[in-house]
Amino acid sequence: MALNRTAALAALAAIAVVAPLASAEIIFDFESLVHGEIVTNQFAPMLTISAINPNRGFNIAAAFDTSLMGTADPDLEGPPWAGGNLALSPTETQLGRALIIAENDLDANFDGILDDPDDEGSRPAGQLIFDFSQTIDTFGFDVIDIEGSVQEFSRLEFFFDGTSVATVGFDQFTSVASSFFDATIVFGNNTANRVTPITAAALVAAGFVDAEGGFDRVIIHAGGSSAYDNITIPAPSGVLALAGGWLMLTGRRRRA
Ligand SMILES: [Ca+2]
Ligand SMILES: [Ca+2]
Ligand SMILES: [Ca+2]
Ligand SMILES: [Ca+2]
Repeated sequence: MALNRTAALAALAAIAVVAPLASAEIIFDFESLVHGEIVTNQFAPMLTISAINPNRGFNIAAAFDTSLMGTADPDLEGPPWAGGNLALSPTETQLGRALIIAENDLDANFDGILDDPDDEGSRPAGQLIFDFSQTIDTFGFDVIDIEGSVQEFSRLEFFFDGTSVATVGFDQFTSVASSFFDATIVFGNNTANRVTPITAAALVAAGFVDAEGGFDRVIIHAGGSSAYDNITIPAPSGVLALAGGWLMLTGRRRRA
């Protein structure tokens, strides 16, 4: 009996510790990548990244170091940024490496590092595809250099098990009529904005009832030249599963 009580208390303690972790976020800031690095499975299995570029004969997602000067696209260079809700943040304005849909595939030495990375400037630019190993219910991100979301028709598309369950246009972030309106977001050339994580519940509230169970793929349909950073999702349930294992172990002991 004493052993059982100890085990049960340990399990409760584990839950108490785990609870705040379970609601924590994981942020993919891409700082482990170098300028021009082709991005595929560096963050697998949790996150796999790919791209579709309808304008080229290749589909490459790549890292772009926004902190550099003299790159192929000055619009992606900052800080300073020309505007947006990250422009004045003392702590968040430095974005470093971000993701682009590559406009060229120049890699003369075949090292998987694009020699002069540039983001696709055609409209639309293409898709950045984020596949998650677990179903998630929250997705946040930073966006650089989307100029005039209305013209560029950028949008987020959420999928569950291969089926599209919701779409949110970037124009909704700057439309007071939208439930996704954020007064701090200002789009424009060389801007940097953080989009507050979008929840499955918010998608359902906006009429996308099929998003109720969450999503396991998010596609950013990039209307034009742009870069993306700080992909933010809920912390995986692995730690919670460990606590569950504790409880199961306790249960077995109790029955034994
Ligand atoms: Ca970054
Ligand atoms: Ca190279
Ligand atoms: Ca460009
Ligand atoms: Ca631009």
